[in-house]
Amino acid sequence: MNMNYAIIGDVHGMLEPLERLLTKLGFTYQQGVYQHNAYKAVFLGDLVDRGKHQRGVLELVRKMVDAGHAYAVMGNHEHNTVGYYWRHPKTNKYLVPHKAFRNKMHAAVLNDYPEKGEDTQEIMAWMSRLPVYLELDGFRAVHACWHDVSVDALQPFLNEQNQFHSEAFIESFDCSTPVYQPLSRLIRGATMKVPGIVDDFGNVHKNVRVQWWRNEYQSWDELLTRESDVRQARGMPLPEGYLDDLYYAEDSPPVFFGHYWFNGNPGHLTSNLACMDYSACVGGQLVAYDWRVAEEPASKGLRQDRFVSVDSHSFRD
Ligand SMILES: [Mn+2]
Repeated sequence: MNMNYAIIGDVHGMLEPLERLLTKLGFTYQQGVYQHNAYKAVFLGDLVDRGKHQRGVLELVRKMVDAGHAYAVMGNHEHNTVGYYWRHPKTNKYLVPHKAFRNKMHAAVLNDYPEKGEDTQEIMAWMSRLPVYLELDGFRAVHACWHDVSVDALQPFLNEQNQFHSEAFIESFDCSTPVYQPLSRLIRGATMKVPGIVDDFGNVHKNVRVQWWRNEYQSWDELLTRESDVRQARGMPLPEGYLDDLYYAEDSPPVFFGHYWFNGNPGHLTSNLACMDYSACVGGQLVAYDWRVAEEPASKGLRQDRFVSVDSHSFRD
């Protein structure tokens, strides 16, 4: 039998919706691992932060991956979390400085994995080895953005499973290295200079997230990804160009990504692009795409009826 794939968006510590989604997809819990005889799960990164069940989610997913029932790619939250815990081997400074907003961001993980906890280093090492992207049976999986130029630029720093060589992982936190930019493009997404946008923490953003899956835009709503960014940008002249470089060709394999806090009815963006993040950790939905290998000739494009979702609004513990 062909192996099929259940491609799942940002979980962010939401254990109960994750178990409900896996059950809805036909996975069963046997010998301590969720499994399915015809499917593997593909997690699109951002397993951690925000939700209350960091350990529960990480253990569930890690067991699936280690037993061959799932793949998982690295999200910006996994990258930041490991960097928050780990120090540079030469300078002994934390790879991600412990600023107030970082302390807040990683509080849930810190609660489940104290810095000196007995299995903390092990789970951080596991997260540091997550592949940066995957190319599986006819589709691609990446946390935020597929960009061929960046994928190529990362090759010297990755092994054949697209995992970082350990020195390159350390370098990936340093913006002066050649690892930083291409990694950021893939796991943090495409950004553009739009002056004067302020985030929820009061930081002025030099670069704001853009909708890389478009090749043209007529309004700020079609260019920026966050409502608060759009609100602040209205009235400013629209910038020109830039997205051309990002355009994802229609004849390339479908790309599944997360990262972007979508709302509303889950569905694909184009015939070969789908964001699977529907804001599960703030009362949205946890969403999967049911990819059936035997039935997916690339020419037919993604299908609305293959999106499977569970609500997470009723779950607030
Ligand atoms: Mn996320």
